[in-house]
Amino acid sequence: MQLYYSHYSPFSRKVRIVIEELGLKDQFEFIQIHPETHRHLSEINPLGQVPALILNQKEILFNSKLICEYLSTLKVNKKLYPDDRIEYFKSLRLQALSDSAVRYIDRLVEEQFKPENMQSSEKIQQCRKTINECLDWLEKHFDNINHQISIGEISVACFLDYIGFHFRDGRFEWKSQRPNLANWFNDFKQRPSMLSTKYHSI
Ligand SMILES: N[C@@H](CCC(=O)N[C@@H](CS)C(=O)NCC(=O)O)C(=O)O
Repeated sequence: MQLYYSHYSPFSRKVRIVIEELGLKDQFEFIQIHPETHRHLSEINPLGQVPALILNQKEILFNSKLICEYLSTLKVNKKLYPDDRIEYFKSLRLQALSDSAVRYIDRLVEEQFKPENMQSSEKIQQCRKTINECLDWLEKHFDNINHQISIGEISVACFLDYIGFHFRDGRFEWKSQRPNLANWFNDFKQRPSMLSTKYHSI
């Protein structure tokens, strides 16, 4: 199987962590690309996005949620999706929140990248507010985060680390007011699957 991914994509990272956690790494060829400039990506994924997974000559999967769930069917002795129906949806809820929160980080970065006179302070405030509200929700509902790893915890970690990737040197401080989340993340980010998939720009 071939995985098209990018080092700075949180959606790609989720898939790469799942592959490692499931012990499936040997079955993949990893193809690092820049989705914005890769000429043939749209032939693989009509949305022109990573991650995209080529299963064989014919079948292609795109969308990280779909890919992760597909990957979990390849390994029966390790579960990243809870069997219990309520726990299953709680885990997917963490994924839904985190996947959407990273979009607000992208929007914020995009806005702040503009020349100062073209930035919208309203948009910046709105993005910051939404990201902070997502963080508050996670702290408030910290009991949703389990010690046993699932797609929910993986997604949350990809979100939290994305803040650090884009806002270095504490330019988006979130930990001091959310001690449970911060402590959990400090441990989680030491997992080998997190260390070997660190975000970086190329
Ligand atoms: N919902 C998709 C989102 C994928 C996505 O937005 N990928 C970004 C990188 S983080 C991308 O490829 N962007 C390039 C583009 O949209 O042109 C998923 O979960 O896989």
